[in-house]
Amino acid sequence: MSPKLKCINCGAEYRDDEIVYVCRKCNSLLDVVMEIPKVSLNEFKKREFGIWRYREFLPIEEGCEIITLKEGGTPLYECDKLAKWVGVKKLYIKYEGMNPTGSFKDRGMSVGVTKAKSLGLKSVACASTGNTSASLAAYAARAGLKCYVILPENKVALGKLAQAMMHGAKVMSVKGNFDEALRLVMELSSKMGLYLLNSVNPWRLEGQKTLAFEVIEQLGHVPDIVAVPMGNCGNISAIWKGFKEFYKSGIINKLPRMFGIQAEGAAPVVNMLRKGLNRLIPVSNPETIATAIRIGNPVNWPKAVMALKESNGLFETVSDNEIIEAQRLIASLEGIGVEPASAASVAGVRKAVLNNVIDKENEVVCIGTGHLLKDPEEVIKVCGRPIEIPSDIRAILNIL
Ligand code: AN7
Repeated sequence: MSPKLKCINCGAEYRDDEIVYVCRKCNSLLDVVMEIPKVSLNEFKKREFGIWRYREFLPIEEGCEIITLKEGGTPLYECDKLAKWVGVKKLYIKYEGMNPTGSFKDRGMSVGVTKAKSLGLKSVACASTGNTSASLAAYAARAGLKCYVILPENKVALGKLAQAMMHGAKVMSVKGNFDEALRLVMELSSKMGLYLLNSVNPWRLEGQKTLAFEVIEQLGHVPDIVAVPMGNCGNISAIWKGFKEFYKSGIINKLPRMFGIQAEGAAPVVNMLRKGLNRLIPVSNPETIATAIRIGNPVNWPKAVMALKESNGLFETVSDNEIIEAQRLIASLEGIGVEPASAASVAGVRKAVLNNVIDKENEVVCIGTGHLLKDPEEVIKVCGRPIEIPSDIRAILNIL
């Protein structure tokens, strides 16, 4: 059976060679549906560590040219000192900063750009808070495709902008936030025939499922909780789908609880769940130091809410100060450099322990979604500048 797309609301189905992002009948999100393969972990272990190790779980037909920069296969670090600070028995960081362009987006883009190429498309596009554009630009370059990017003006971290530009994307910035950039790029894509690779594209999310597979392999068992920062909410949905597929295939026999964390100033999903609403009310002026997750109208909210409900999950918001404190401690206690959005996951777990929402006996995996170097300006802002010294050893000793 070839993989196909299925509407998560009305169940309408679409072939895998149709270019469709949301249901033509009811405008809801689509999901990739495929037969769950029966492969053992031992079989995977014989192959190179990276997303294509899980080939049978990725809905790409045999014979397609695979576009890869050797994404995935990132380290899972045990963090004992950080665990003490957070207040749980065991804490791990899955360090997605080690991907080719420094974020988890590379997992999705490898599959998404492979799909674009197999459909015979010549151009790809995205809106982005930064990492999506850095990643898409690199994979488009690798594949020989044209890449168009729309960014919110002055709100993209410098490292990410540098990447998108250097990898040769046509980079545009709009006076407005990510949500407006996404609306524009969706229209632009349909008018110009560009292949849209934001996380509304269900094929891209298939690549990000591999985060779950790798955690299972590296830990050797299922953790109690997996904490993920939520922006457009694609990643938490993809990771949950990954765990469910390993469960259905018999590789694991229980499931973790998903924990979604948003920044206080950009928390439409958490607000909705707290109020018990069944519909998202967008935040019109999202604001947070974690620019990666500065999103007020996340496209994938229905999938994220499903993941949280199905997994008996947890949700929390964190302030900018809590994010910065966590970022600093992840870096200084454990040597792991993450960007602010990533630190939100650790800050959220600590808050949940303090509020007695999470039991101290839990084993938690936090997804460290992006690299510290992505946002050097933020680091300088919160850490300050180096101490200025004269070129004189006695003067230096005096200062120290
Ligand atoms: C470091 O690049 O949305 O909830 O346009 O870069 O799947 O959106 C980035 C998102 C977390 C949130 N951490 O993931 C973009 C973009 C980092 C990120 C998220 C992002 P989603």
